[in-house]
Amino acid sequence: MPANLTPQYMDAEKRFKQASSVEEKISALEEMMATIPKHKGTEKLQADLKKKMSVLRKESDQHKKSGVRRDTFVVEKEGARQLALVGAPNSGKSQLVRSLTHATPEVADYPYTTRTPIPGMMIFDNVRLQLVDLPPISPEYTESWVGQIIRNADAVLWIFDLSDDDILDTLEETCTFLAGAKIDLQNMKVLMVGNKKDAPGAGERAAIVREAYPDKFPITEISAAFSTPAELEAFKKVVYDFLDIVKVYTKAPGKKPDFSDPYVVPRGSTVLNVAEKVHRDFLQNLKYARIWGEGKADGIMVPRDFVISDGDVLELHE
Ligand SMILES: Nc1nc2c(ncn2[C@@H]2O[C@H](COP(=O)(O)OP(=O)(O)OP(=O)(O)O)[C@@H](O)[C@H]2O)c(=O)[nH]1
Ligand SMILES: [Mg+2]
Repeated sequence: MPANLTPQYMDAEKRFKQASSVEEKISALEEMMATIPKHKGTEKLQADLKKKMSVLRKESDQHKKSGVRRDTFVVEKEGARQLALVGAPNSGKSQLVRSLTHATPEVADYPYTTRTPIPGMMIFDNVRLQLVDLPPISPEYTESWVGQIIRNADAVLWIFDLSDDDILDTLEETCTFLAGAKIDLQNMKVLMVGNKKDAPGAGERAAIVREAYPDKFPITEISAAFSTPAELEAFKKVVYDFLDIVKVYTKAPGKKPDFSDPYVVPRGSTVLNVAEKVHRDFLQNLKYARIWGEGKADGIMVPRDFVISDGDVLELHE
């Protein structure tokens, strides 16, 4: 089959051949990977490009390690929880962040589109959850600083691609990288998210993953690109419930609560746990609280060790 290479590709190839630095070579090669027509006739060439990229990235990493330049990123936590988006190239991490937040990371049908962490705030029921879009995890190349960001996050959304025929191998590759980076998923809060639910054969692939990863982590599915607003809202609820958190509003006597700014605590927390977040002095001074919420008489008095429910309103008394 003829390869039908485009003029854009040929230009990039010329730049690649003329490039003098590793960074220039990588940049030209990225463009070649982006513009190469994707069909059977170019499969071998695509594989060659990937191999070249892998070698170059290693070389570039060596340079960075030897002190030439080393990028590191830290994403300051904001909102109630920080969730790192982990997954293989092209799985749709950036699309998901675009669909769920106001952030606008670039989305494209070639790997390594995302090169830096990109935070976006997802809001569900007044609770702010920070999603962090990350570059991909892949045996080809993974940014060295990605592991640190994952380790530091409160939870992981592990995105996988339901249009990927090698779905189990790809998941395994991600596991291998994480293990190598000393990230023990068993000790983290992880939600596995099968993306591209709209793709042909997605249902069967989802079933395969559920069988291969039984009970390890909760698994959910979504179409990041083609969901309706109601479907995206339902997905946000799945994420919220997975985090095992509850929100509670506080109010001063005689005043209305501020519903825009809840306190967020682990499920099972008590009145006192919330009070100490409001002010440390409450640890000593809190006598009781009045509470409003589902299944409770309005404003009923409760003791310090009363377990709060999602959406309760508390009035704290010293
Ligand atoms: N059919 C379908 N395609 C999707 C969906 N979500 C993302 N895509 C496509 O998948 C490709 C990759 O999406 P990205 O969001 O850039 O993927 P990524 O995981 O951020 O990729 P990297 O930044 O390389 O790690 C793009 O062509 C998207 O349009 C989806 O729900 N359904
Ligand atoms: Mg991306």
